[in-house]
Amino acid sequence: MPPTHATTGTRRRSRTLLAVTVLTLLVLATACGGAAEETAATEDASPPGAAAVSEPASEPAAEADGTITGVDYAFEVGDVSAGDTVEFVNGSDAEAHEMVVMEVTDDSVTLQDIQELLAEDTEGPPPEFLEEAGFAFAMPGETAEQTVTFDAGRYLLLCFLPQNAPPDLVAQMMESTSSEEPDIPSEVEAELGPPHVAAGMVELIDVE
Ligand SMILES: [Cu+2]
Repeated sequence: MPPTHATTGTRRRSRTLLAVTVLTLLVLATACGGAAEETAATEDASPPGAAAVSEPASEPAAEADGTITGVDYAFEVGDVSAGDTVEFVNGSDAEAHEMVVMEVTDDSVTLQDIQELLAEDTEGPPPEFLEEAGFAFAMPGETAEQTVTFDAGRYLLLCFLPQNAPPDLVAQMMESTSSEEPDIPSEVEAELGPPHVAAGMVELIDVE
């Protein structure tokens, strides 16, 4: 296959945005529910004595086995092995970042396939070979409250947040329930750029 996806992506940017927005809302709707459960589970799992002594409440991910860092605009992935609990750190000083984790259940699917898919005009649910596997969100310079535990497999990391989105607004969107349409002021909406995924925040990792 010729490596033409980058050119295609640029030419079709405006239409791509629409498709990605639809996918974003779908993913966010499911991911937010999962994130809430995950946070609750993490809190329940913490031994009350051990956590209280040396770890401030603001650093819940101190027990993580690995780190994935979101920067403008890429994921920097450290060593991640099967069974690891991974923290998500936002290394940007300006943009909020999310890490949507989806397991790629079809071994023949490549990162280029995914990028081409993201550039298509299709609407609807994510393809069957993607399974929701985790979610984390962090404000600029912060570590996400959520952690993601990886089993062996191939995982897609994605950030669908729009460029230039005020972090406070993004945080509000994250907190709103999935049935609510986020209310974005028109002057803010006019400034929004392409989603981070279109700028490079898409990564396929192999966890063994
Ligand atoms: Cu991002």
